Amino acid sequence: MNTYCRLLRRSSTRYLLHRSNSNSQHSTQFPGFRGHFGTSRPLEQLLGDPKRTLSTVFPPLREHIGSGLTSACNVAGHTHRLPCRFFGSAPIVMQRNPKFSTINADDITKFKEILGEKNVVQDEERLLAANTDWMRKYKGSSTLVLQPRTTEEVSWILKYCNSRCLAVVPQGGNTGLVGGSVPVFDEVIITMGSMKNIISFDKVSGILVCEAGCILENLVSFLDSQGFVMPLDLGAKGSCQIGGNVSTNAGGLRFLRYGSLHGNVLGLEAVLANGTVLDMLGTLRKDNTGYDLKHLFIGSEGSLGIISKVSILVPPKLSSVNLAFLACKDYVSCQNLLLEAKRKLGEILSAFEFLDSDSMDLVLNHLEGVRNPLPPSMHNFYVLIETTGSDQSYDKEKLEAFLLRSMEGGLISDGVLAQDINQAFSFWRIREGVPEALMKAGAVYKYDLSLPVEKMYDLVEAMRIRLGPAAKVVGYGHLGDGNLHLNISLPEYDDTVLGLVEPFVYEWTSKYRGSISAEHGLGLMKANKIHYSKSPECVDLMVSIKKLLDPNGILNPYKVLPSSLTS
Ligand code: FAD
Ligand code: 2HG
Ligand code: ZN
Repeated sequence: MNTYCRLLRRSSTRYLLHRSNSNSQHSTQFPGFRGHFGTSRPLEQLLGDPKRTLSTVFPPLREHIGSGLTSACNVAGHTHRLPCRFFGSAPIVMQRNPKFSTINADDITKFKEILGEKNVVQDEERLLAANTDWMRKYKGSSTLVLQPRTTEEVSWILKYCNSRCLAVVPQGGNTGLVGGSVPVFDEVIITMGSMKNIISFDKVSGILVCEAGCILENLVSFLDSQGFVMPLDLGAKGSCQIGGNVSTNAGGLRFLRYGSLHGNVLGLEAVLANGTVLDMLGTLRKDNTGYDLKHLFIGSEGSLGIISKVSILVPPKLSSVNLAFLACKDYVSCQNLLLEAKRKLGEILSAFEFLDSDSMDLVLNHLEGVRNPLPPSMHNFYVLIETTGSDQSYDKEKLEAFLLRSMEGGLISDGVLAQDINQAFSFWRIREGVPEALMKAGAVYKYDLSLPVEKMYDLVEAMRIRLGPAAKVVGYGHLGDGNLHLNISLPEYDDTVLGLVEPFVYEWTSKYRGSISAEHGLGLMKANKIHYSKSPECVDLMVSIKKLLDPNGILNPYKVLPSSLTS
């Protein structure tokens, strides 16, 4: 049977992917988006549009703070209420490191004197928010939040805390997913949100210099007005800060195109535990004078210093963005589609994301106003392919030709191209909404893994068999980067299930030389799991670096590295 594919222009506002059988006049039609079409707008407006991640994608933190999961932990005679399911195969009760001092009235007086009364926060509501993470899974018991406004204030705070052996947690937008951004015990929280100035932007070189507390979405809007984009984009951009992004070496949806922050961040200013300010705020593309120290701070999750300023290379905003929402019958087709997309779309490919049908179900069941743009027949996988280029007709033609060939070859079973910014937003909403839908569904165990692409989904299937109907196991993520988000959703946390998940998931990942932390970091959740992805020699060197830069261990204790090696 001679089946061919073509794009059929149905109206001035929409294209349909259309498969016809040349032997007959009948055709199998692949319907387009059936929802409401707003006024057709050029798709190029998509790029950098703040609507793409509105607060609907990432609701205000306050909504998420409720009664955190807590277990009692006795610390120096005091009972601290602690989250009990932060890591491991069973709840582990942490011990507060007794070498750390506790805050006293003199400290408060001193902080108020230097920072001003309103930057020394002790009110309960704000403390609760700063003590609780986005997932409501980790909850500290800090009694103090400090809000520095300048690098000098950060330096002063750290110098003082170091001299008093007061432990601290640097906090950005508090959107981290591994329990790194909130205290474990009573660590002082240093929030960076008041340091939100854009310092300079050089249009010719495309270099933005700003303070660490700038919210990612604000930088996106600023750059948009200048005709540029941020080289990173993530679902949490309405709240996360560039300092937090750099500290976690965040990946996100544009990684495939623009690569890691290790490549895009040109310079940093960071403050060490003893208050020393390291000026590494270069704006040079090339600089090989000695060791490139900034890389130590990129991805070190606040354990080596506080990032106070960032200089970042930003690409120009290109005029043509296209987005396709596609269905694939199986994972092998997704893989082959990726391979073909890299070959055929080449330089214009800017995102390749996937979600399985269970992820789609969660989104449809838990997020208001979200609809599957494809007809409700059962598709096992969904893929979003975005292209970004400078020639709308050429890029679109290229993408359409690629999609037609892929349909003809059976790699795609259905699909639709966004015709305007609203449609593009609604497609992205599905993919970006998965973490939020999981939150709404109940308890969730999250694993963020790098694996060889051909092995990636085997783990999801192995986990389903292992857990049976006790849990919903979903797989989604950045297929183009070999990054799987394996999430296990349950009505409530269950230690028996957790015992089946861990250490299995880490051992499986390690067996394939994968990474147990592709993009979210180790935080508290995986500090003791680092050996699954790093050799003992590498871990030892990391411990030595930590001890060199932070001899008292005041910066984000209990996180990133095993406490047994650092305290
Ligand atoms: P926080 O959560 O406040 O902190 C994260 C870590 O960095 C902590 O260890 C903290 O101590 C440290 N830190 C924060 N600021 C500083 C600073 N100035 N100096 C030193 N240390 C600091 N992550 C991805 O990589 N890719 C994604 O696609 C992605 N999508 C997400 C979607 C949703 C809905 C959510 C909730 C999270 C997502 N994340 C993603 C995780 C998270 O948003 C990122 O890790 C983000 O970079 C954290 O930034 P933040 O400002 O919120 O940092
Ligand atoms: C994403 O890609 C984020 O959506 C979050 O990295 C992943 O919640 C997760 O597991
Ligand atoms: Zn991700």
